[in-house]
Amino acid sequence: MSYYPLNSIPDYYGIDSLLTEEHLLIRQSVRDWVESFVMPKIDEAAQNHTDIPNLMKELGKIGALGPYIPEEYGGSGLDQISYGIIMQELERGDSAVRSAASVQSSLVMFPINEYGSEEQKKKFLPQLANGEMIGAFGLTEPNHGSDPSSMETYFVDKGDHYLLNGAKMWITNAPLCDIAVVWAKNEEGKVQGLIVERGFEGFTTPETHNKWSLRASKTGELVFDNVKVPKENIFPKVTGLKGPLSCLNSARYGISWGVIGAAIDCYCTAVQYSKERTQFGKPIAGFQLQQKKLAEFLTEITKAQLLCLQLGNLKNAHKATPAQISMAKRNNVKMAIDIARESRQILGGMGIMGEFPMMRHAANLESVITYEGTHDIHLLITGMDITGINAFG
Ligand code: TGC
Ligand code: FAD
Repeated sequence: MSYYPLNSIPDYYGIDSLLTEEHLLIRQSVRDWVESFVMPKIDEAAQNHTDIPNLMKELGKIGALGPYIPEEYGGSGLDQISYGIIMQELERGDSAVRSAASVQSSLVMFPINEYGSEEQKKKFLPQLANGEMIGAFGLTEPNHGSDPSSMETYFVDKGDHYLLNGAKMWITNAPLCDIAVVWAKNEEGKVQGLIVERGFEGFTTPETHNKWSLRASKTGELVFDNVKVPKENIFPKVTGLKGPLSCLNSARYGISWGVIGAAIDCYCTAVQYSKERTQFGKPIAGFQLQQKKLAEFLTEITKAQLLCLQLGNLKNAHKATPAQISMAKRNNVKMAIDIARESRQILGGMGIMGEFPMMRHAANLESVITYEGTHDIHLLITGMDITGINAFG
């Protein structure tokens, strides 16, 4: 259960009036599920560095996997704002829960739907949508994170199959995955996507231990040692880095919404606590310094909500540019991590405890500010959009 009443979740600018009845219903049902399924378990899972049992199947049951994938392939056929709202509600619970849903939806189902063959769509999408199958996305490598174009993982054509070699690192859900969408170079050095299935000989997924962040999410490697990949498992409809980067557009968009949920959880907890906690004979909410913090949190959350809503409108109209998405991801993650850190201080010593969400969100957001493009990489994307000059290399 959340520490604050759910009706204290802010809508300071009446943004709800811009949403449809369907959006509000979706939000309520995911919010209820987070209260009953995630909140009672999340602190223990994070403290013990274990995943939440049956998470993916439960996410499938509430329609949180591939919400915008067409219904004929098991998705819900919803719009982009619905997708964003779902991500926001999940991340109010924990970034690990949003991560599970966004990898499955944006990084695994999205490329299969966009770039896969009809057979691949029929074989994988319905099981990914109901959570019976868990997917992972392999782009980052031990030697290449921000610069995926230098990737070393490669495959060669062996006539009746491809032979895949290399390794991916920092992969969400690698230890749990049934399939991995893997980006690798062909013999011409061009990037292509392949679906690697659990059980293929030479494919292993060692877990990454000892994380201080996203502790309720499994992270690991994808290792390919002469893995035979059937020819029907390559994506027929995309070649080049734009394949994986287009998936990132969808996931980064979801993160922009998601982190608002983490910020809301911290803000609402801080408001509630500051009204209850008395020092010097009055509630700490009555001190100007604490009010400054709360006022700034609400201002930043409201700005982030408006940014996302308009980005969602642009996405629905197929007009959102990658640079616009970068701006929202960068701004909103920084907004959320700042609120998590500052709101922890409002709780004093209690702020470091697992009964309250701030430390967990703050630690999670250290990953979120790094993955899907670091804070600095997104700034450079905006810089290039403004100037036309590439400052990466
Ligand atoms: P560059 O030369 O700019 O572009 C190469 C080709 O890609 C196209 N492109 C895009 N297409 C679609 N969407 C985008 N966002 C695109 N950005 C670029 C571009 O038009 C070009 O196409 P073409 O046809 O001309 O070949 O590429 P670059 O090598 O200079 O790199 C650009 C850079 C640095 C921005 C990019 O590589 C980047 O975004 N780096 C960050 C890497 C990253 O974000 N990795 C994320 C890994 S996945 C992950 O973190 C999952 S966490 C999941 C969770 O748990 O939630
Ligand atoms: P580097 O690229 O080595 O960057 C290190 C620092 O250098 C950063 O601060 C960066 O901003 C800076 N830097 C790099 N290049 C430049 C430049 N040109 N100019 C200025 N500064 C620069 N990846 C996947 O493929 N799939 C996943 O499912 C996935 N899940 C993840 C889960 C977690 C918990 C984490 C932590 C990461 C995950 N990642 C995943 C990887 C993530 O996308 C990378 O960590 C991220 O892209 C950064 O790469 P890197 O860690 O190699 O850092």
